[in-house]
Amino acid sequence: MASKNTEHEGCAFGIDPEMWGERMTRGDTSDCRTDWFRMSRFGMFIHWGLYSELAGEWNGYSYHGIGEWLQFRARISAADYAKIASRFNPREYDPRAWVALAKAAGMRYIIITSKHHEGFALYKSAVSAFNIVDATPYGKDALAELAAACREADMPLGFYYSQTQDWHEPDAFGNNWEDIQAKRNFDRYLEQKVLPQIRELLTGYGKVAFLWFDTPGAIDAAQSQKILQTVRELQPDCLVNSRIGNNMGDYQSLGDQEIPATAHAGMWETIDTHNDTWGYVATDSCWKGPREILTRLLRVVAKGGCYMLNVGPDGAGVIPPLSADILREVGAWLQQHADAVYGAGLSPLGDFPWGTCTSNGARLFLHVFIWPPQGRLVVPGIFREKVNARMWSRQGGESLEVIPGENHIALNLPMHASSLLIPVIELECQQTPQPAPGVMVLEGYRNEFPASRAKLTEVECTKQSWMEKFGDWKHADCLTQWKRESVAEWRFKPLLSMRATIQIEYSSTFENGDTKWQLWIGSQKLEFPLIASGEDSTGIGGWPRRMRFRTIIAGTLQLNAEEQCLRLVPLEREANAVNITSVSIST
Ligand code: FHN
Repeated sequence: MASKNTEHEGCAFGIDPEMWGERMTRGDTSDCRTDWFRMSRFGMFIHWGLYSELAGEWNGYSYHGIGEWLQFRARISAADYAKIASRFNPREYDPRAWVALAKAAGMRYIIITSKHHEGFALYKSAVSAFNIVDATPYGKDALAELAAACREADMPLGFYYSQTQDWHEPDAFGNNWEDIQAKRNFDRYLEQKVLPQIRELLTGYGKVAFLWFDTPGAIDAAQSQKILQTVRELQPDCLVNSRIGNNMGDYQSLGDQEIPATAHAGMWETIDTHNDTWGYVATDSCWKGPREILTRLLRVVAKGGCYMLNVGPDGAGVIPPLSADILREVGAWLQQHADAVYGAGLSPLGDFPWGTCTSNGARLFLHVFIWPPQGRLVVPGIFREKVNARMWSRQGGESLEVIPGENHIALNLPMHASSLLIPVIELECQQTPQPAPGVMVLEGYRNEFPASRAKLTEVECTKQSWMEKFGDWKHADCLTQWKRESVAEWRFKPLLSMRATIQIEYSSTFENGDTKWQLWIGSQKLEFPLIASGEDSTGIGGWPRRMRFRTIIAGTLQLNAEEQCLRLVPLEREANAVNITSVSIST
């Protein structure tokens, strides 16, 4: 089938200034209302609505990107879109099976779209007939059925609610392809649809664990406050995410699919897609496998966050079987390593070139994503007391020899990689270890010096976000705004003397040739060009551009096992067209 991208699609996301409520600067760190959430760490997000019936196709065209935005992308009028309801008859919807899958995947809460931007309610609403009971042949309240299944299984349930965008309603935002919202009165929409529907959700479905708002856009502080007050009055324990807007809410939802590079303060979550869409798209098979999901989950927990992974059931109500199989594999791993995730938190040592670390009380869990050369795992950090180490396998825990060293310990693992999805080593420490100064460079890996850890002079570290497909977000911390006087520096120490390859990951929009750069380590110098990386200058969705990162080899150097500094400097003014995400040293 032919695929289609639409020109107008951008300003769509142009519901700025608050796309994600990212102005929120804090989440409550310790509050008995949020403790269970922090302990849970892993939840299921469900996007389900009329868009699931369309599966990413309209009028013979296939739209690649997030499926729940199909109405917007194909410019389907609200009147035509409403007719899809007469086809929506999810006969195979089995909410018990969904809850059982969430349990099997090790997920500890569920949040489902009660009303997405399309405006259609998945439950019986007295204030809008555009709902599953009144407008579809299915005729039953899908949320009531899910709430009952969750209650039976003791699974906390929350509702996603799109409070600003509603493409069906004349008084809301987001429908910019018709003139139905030209005379919008948003306060009227708030009073006549949003607040009554939120009341319905909070009074008709038992205990609601979350109300999850989205794309606050132009909503003002008084309007966000009114919504929050309604939630607080009806269910004071219900948690609200930051996308309610205007720096409100109990915890922060980061940008879509965003995993921060470093630990993040307060209560927060990463929300992620299983493939490249939230709502079901028949042609999207870009699934993340079990290993990738666990890696992302562990990286989030290691930085103190919760991870909510989405599933997109189809129009019949079926979660794609491949997605379900992958989730079950994730769950099998989690069952074996529950303490490393549930109730676990921050790595005191940051990430390592071979993996990451989570902590639970006096125990540290090392998650080995890359098996070490010759089975010798070096853990950088200052360990002042004796440490006991065990490696977990299907047969149970096996003690490992711990060899103390300067600013590190070393563990002798078997020579060959474990067959476990992600091998875990448990360290029992009497005292929490401290991070080693600077970056310890280990042999046999790519040792990354990220932008966010550089010491900067006349250069900035900024987060860049862009879409690869429509609605499929990527994020990177980058060194930007380079000038002739700029310097970025990283301190590091190779564990052993080594011949090392130095790589630069960057993107550049400078089309008229290249920019020249120098990299210094002590008195050794490398000079190299950075050419245009082929960024797409138009981007998708009206966003300034789509970044394209490339990794080049700047050169090789002999490094001694001593503390030293890597300095990166541009030689030309045009360097301001360059974004650098990291420098890395590999052996
Ligand atoms: O526009 C929505 C999108 O469809 C999806 O629901 C995501 C999930 O976080 N939120 C918005 C974009 O950030």
